[in-house]
Amino acid sequence: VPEVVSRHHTYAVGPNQCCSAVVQHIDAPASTIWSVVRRFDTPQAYKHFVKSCRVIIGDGDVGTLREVHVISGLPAACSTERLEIVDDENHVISFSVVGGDHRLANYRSVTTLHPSPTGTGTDVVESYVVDIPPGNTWEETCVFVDTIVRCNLQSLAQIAGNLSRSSNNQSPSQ
Ligand code: A8S
Repeated sequence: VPEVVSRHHTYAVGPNQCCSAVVQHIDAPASTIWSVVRRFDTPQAYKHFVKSCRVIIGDGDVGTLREVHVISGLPAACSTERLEIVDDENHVISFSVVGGDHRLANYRSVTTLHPSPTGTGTDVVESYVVDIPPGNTWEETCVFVDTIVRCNLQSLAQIAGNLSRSSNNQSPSQ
């Protein structure tokens, strides 16, 4: 893992915060996965908890703000999120939660793509840091957020895998 990338997964974690990471192997080239994750305006393309999203300000560069509404049944309604890093060359994207109606104060995540050491596909690493909500433990917070992130990455794996297989099928055969 290049230093420029691993550095993004290193956090200064405060005493009342927790930090974790989820890794997902995806059977698709990084470029295909990147085409899905870099679309800050349409997180619902792979995040199933997102009901709708609208961009408040910006056009996809750092500083773009989006307002995400989530499906019912979660201890949350909406979240305002700021694009912090979008690095097309190194496949790094990061956003922070700057407002909304939910319990994940000061959430920040970083997602990076790496060619898999196995030789095929891509490993996606998504790490985050977040405040531990009042009344919750470190472990409860990690379990809750890890579950959401894992769901998102599994869905990303499915969508990017399908995209990659369908484009392979359209290539002229030899
Ligand atoms: C993401 C990651 C997370 C999103 C969380 C953790 C969230 O959208 C949901 C439930 C909440 O309680 C908080 O990459 C919040 O989106 C699904 C509304 C922020």
